[in-house]
Amino acid sequence: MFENLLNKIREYNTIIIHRHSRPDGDALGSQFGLYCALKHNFPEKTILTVGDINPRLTFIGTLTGANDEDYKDALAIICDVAVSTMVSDDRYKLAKEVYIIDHHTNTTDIEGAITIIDSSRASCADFVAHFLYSYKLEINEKAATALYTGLVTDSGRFQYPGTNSETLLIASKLLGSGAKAQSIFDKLYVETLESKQLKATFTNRMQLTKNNVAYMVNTLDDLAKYNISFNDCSRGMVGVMSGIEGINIWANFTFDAEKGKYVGEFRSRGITIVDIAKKYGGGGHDQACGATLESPDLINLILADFDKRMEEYLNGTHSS
Ligand SMILES: [Mn+2]
Repeated sequence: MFENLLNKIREYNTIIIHRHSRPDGDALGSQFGLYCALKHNFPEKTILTVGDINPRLTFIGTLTGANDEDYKDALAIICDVAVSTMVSDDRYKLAKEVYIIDHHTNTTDIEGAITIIDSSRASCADFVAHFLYSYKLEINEKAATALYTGLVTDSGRFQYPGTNSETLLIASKLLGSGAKAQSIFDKLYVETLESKQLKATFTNRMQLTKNNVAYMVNTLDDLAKYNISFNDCSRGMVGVMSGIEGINIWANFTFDAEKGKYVGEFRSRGITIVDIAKKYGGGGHDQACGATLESPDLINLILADFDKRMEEYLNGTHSS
């Protein structure tokens, strides 16, 4: 499925790599991994990276940026996202051709884009690495480290259900290519005392529905009160509700001042919930997904749907 992409990479002199906005380790890992590898294998080409920044993950790499002019006769490759509204920097529309490499279950709404999607992949980064290894493109240490970061973060350190033998096979190859695993773990998982204590505070804010769906609703006032950014609260705090016996679905609703809307981050253990995220205009993975809510009233409707799903799970009438 990648052969055509390789031909396009060979054909174009300028390649601009995009990924989703508010990037996580996999968005940045796949973007920078592909960037470093293409630069290494095709030194004569202009390879560029664009998008917004995640201040916590700057160690993965520095964006080159791109001018509008660069898009003329360029190939745009979008990593880790297929939905137009979630792509960071919409100038991919100026590119001559657009390829999408993704591992989410969403189909694309980007007209004319060629999609290479495999939702069985634990990360977009391992999909990119698979592509590079399949065509014997060399993965240097920088590329390997960026890609490995994507694998580690999207698989939850190789523990989420999407982790499979292929994930570990690619991880093994990346270590062989020089990925600096220990330094990645130190950068990702050593935190300040303040951050640890804030997580404890948020753990205590958690509420439960009748059938033990855990949730938090974080208003703008809450963000100010705890002096926490939207991103650190939305993505950063959903995890405090994970790994708790009897709680198989958890949801974090945080007000996003930029959008003027609540964003829900949804997670589960052993239960598919992405259909509920999609019902409310969102998407993602079976057991890790999210949605931007058109109205705050939807919070209760979503919680009711999750609660019903939890009830079915407890009754044994839901199987996944
Ligand atoms: Mn991903």
